[in-house]
Formats: sequence, C-alpha cells, structure tokens
Amino acid sequence: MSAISVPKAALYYYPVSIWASVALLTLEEKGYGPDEVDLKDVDLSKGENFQPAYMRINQNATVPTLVVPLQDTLSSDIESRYKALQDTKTIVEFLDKSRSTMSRTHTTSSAPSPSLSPATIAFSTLCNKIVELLHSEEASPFLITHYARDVTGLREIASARLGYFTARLQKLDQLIADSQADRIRASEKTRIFWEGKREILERLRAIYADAEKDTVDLDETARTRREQYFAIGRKAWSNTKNVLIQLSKDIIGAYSLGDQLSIADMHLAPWFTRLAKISGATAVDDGNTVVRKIEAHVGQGLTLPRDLSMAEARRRIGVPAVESDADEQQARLAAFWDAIRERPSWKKVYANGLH
Ligand SMILES: N[C@@H](CCC(=O)N[C@@H](CS)C(=O)NCC(=O)O)C(=O)O
Repeated sequence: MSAISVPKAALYYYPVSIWASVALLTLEEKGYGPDEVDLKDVDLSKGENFQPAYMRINQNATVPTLVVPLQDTLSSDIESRYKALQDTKTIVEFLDKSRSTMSRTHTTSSAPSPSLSPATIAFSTLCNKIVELLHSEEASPFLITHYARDVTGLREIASARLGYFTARLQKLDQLIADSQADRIRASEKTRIFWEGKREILERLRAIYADAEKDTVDLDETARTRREQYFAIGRKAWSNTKNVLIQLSKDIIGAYSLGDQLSIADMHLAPWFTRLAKISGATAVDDGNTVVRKIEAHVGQGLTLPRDLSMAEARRRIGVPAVESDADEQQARLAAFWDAIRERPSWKKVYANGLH
C-alpha cells in the first residue's frame, strides 16, 4: 500500500433527506468503499446547512453535496483542489462514471460496480424523462411532506414538524443577527438568501403553531394563512396524483427500465419511499399493499393500472415466480417496490424505518 494520501471525496448528507438518500443508495449500489468517500452529516434539524461554511460549498444550502478532488491533483506534490457537485442528478452521474470494474482507485473495496447508465439511446431518453419528472415542482417531496389538505392532516404534520421548524428558524435568526453585528462574515447574497428562507419557514411555523385551534377561532390573518396553506396542499396532492399516473405509464417494471437497475431507480426509490411513508405504509408492506395505501391517501379516485404480470415482474428481477403469481396482475410501482426493498442498498439506507 502506498504511503501517499489520496484525496478523498466527501458526501454531505442528512440521513432522512430524500435527495441525500439517492446519493447514499448510489454509493452502495456502486460498491464504493469507506476509504473512497467520507460521509459528513449536515444536521438540517439544527439548520447546519445555513452555516456560511456549508453555503460556500453549496450556495443553495441543500443536501446532498459531493466534494470531489480534481483528477489532476491525485499526485502528492500538487496541492489538492476540490470541486463541489451541488445537486443529486450531477452527483449520481458522477458516482456512476467514477467507479468501474476496471478502475484502480486505491480502494479496499472489491465490490462489483455495475453501470447504472442506460445501455441504449431509447433507455437513456426514458431514464432522463423519469428523473426530470421526479425533480419537477409537480413532484416536490417538500410540498407533500409539509402541506396538508385538511385540519386533521395539518395537526399530524404540525405535531411532527413544529419543533423542527422552530429550531431551524432560531438558527437563521442567530446567523442574521451575527452577520448584522459583524460577528460572522456573510455576503449580501447569503444574507438575502437567509431572509428569504426565514420568511418561508416562519409562515409554516405560524400555521403549525395554530394547528390545534379550530378554524372558527382563528383571527382573519391566521384564517387566510390557513386557507392558502390548504390550497397549496390540495394542489400538491393533485399534482402527485398526475405524477403517479405518468410514472405508471413511463416505468417498465419491475425496475424503471425493466430488468436493468439504473440511475432512474436511484431517484425513484427515495421518492416513492417518502410517498409510501406519508401514506402510512411500513417497510414490511409488500408492493400491492403499498400501492393500495398510496391510492387511499392520494384519494381523488386514483387507481393505478394493474397492467404487469407478477410472474413477469419477478422474472425480470431474477426471482423465481411463485404459483399464486400465475395470473395475477399488479401495478408497475408495486412491482418496483417489491424489487427495490429486497436490495441491500435500500435495506441499509432505510434500516431505521421509512423516511
Ligand atoms: N435540486 C436539489 C434539491 C435538494 C434538496 O432540496 N434537498 C433538501 C433535503 S431533501 C434540502 O437540503 N433542503 C434544505 C432545507 O430544507 O433547508 C438536488 O437535487 O440536490
């Protein structure tokens, strides 16, 4: 083993973040070893992503960020220089290309490293379409996680999230005050960013803080705020219904592109798992149960087409069909869930439950 210390990549993540989970799944599927990538926890619940030091590597203050050494600095005599990849799509593509079965990257990991990139132009187009859809405003996991459509839903979210929002606001207040008093240095752009974030979070905090009150007991400002909140929630859930219908047409099943695990699955797995969790599903539920729970929660008459034979879905992922599958049809997303939750990568990322 050479004594040269090789610059290492670092993944900044938050364990229960949906998009950071995409990067974590990809690391597992690609067989990256712990000596190749450092994992650095950015605690969103404490607002650590708003710290100036973090915003220097990701100006949007989001996770994940992958900081990678630039290739020409791998020799020991050149000072290491790094580049920060600031969004999930770029990170997954980078991770996919940077470790192949042929590469010798001074790693102790000898795990296989299958390509997650589609093998044909047609599959590549489909893969991109799915990834774009999942990252579109219509599919926003932030909206369906934080916006309810009725008072019962609001109370549930508020009891789980009020503390989280309050702590993050405190952090923002402290950063704004520290920069105004010159205790910390922050650019004008960063200050404007903090103020904008503060406004969005404060609005949600105020809605959650009133959650236990009945609508008739709210003053006019709070009532209007609540009505606007529900309108956003209704829109988000009607968009989710459309995204699910679109996904059910686009994915082939069991994996997004049929029998080959791909980049699209890295994005779809955490997105779909979040939706399953919000809909009351757990890790022990099978695909058919998860889809039924999601349909019930999304409502609006949603019924996903049961247009994939269970026997065929199992064949595609290399699992022997069982007799009862013979004539059974299932939703493609149900087959996707059954396939993905069997993978060691998914089991590791969701070891502590769905998120
Ligand atoms: N487009 C970005 C979105 C990343 C994103 O929004 N991440 C969320 C966590 S899942 C985040 O960091 N939010 C920051 C915050 O809540 O302040 C990407 O694909 O990486």
